[in-house]
Amino acid sequence: MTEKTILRALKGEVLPTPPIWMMRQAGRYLPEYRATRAQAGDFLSLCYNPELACEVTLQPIRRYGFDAAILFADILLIPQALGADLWFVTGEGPRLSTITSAEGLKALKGKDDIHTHLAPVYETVKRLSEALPRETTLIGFAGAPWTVATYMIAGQGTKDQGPAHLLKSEDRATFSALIDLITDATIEYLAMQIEAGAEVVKIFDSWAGSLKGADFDEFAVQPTIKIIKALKSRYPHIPVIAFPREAGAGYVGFAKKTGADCVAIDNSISAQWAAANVQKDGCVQGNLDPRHMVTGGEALVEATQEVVRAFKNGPHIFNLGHGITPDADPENVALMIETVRKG
Ligand code: 1CP
Repeated sequence: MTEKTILRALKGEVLPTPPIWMMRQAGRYLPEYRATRAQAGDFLSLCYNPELACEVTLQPIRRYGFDAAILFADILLIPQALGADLWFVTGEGPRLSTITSAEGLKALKGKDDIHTHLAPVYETVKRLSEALPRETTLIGFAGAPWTVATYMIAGQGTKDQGPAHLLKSEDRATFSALIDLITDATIEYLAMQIEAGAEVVKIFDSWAGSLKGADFDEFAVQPTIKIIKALKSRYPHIPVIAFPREAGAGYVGFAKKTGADCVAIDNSISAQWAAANVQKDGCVQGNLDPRHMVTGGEALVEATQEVVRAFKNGPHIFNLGHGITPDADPENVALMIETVRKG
C-alpha cells in the first residue's frame, strides 16, 4: 500500500497537490455535528463518549474525504484530568477553577494520575484507528503547556492572557512549576494517544503570540522541545506538528529548534513569507483565512489558489490558519477542497 499522503508530506515529500484537512473540521458549522452534540447532551459529554466522539470525528471525513481526521476532544481535558473543575457556559465558552498559588498547584494530581480520567479519549482513538478509511491519517493532539496554563490560571479564555502573564511575573516559581506539570502530563497523554493508534500528533499553542522575547523561548520553545524529545525517544516514527499561533518572527527556525516535523502557520502572515522563511526547513501546514469559509465565492477560490501556489515548491499540508467558525457554510468547504485538488 502506498503511504498516506499526509505522512509523505510530513517526511518532506513535495506532492502534486497538497493533502488537506481543516482545524475544527468536526464542529458546529455541520448540521450532523449539531445533531450528535444534542444527542450527547453537552460538549464535554460528547468528548467523553467514545461512540459519539468517534462519530463526529468521522462526519467530515464522510462528507468531504479529508486526508486526515483529528481526534474529537479538547485541550482543556488535561486540566480536568489534573483535578481542575471544568464546565462550558453556553454562548460564552469554557470555565475552570483557577490555579494562582503554590497551594493550588500542590492540590493538583501528578502526571501519571491522569489516565483513568482520560481513558474514554484513548478508547475514541482506538475506535477511530479501526474505523477510518485506509488512506486517512489519524491525528491526535494536546494543547501546548503555555496555552493550557493560560486557561488554568484565568479560569476562562482571555484576550491578552493577562492573568497568566501576571502570575509569570509575580510568582515565577509557581508559574514554571505549573508549566512543568502540564508538560509532563502532556507527554504521557500524547504517548497514550499514540499507543491507541494516533499516527501524528499536533501541539496547539494558540496563545504563543503573546509570549515575547525570552519568554517565548522559555515557555513556548522549551516545553515543545521537551515534549517532542520525549515522544521521539519512545516513538521515533511518529511525526509532530507544532502550531505556535501568531508567533510571527518566532516561526523562523521553530521546527529546527524544537524537532517538530511540521510547523502550522496562522493567517496573520503571508503564505509567500512563510514559504521563504519557514518552509525552507521542512513541511508547513496552513494557512487560508477561515473567514473565506463564511464568505465563499471567487475570493475563496483565489485565496485558496494563492496559498497552494505559494507553498508548491516544498512540502505542504493545506489547512486554514485557525479553526473554522460556526457561521461557515459547508458548501464553501467543498469549494475549497475542490480548488486545492484541481491543482
Ligand atoms: O460544540 C461546541 O459548542 C463546542 C465547540 C468546541 C469544539 C468543536 C470546543 C470548545 N472545542 C471543540 C473541539 C476541539 N478543540 C478540537 C477537536 C478537533 C477539531 O479540530 O475538529 C480541537 C483540536 C480543539 C482545540 C482547542 N480547544 C484549542 C486550540 C485550537 C484553537 O482553536 O486555538 C483551544 C484554545 C480550545 C479551547 C476551547 N474549547 C472550546 C472553545 C470554544 C475554546 C476556546 C475558548 C476561548 O479561548 O474562549
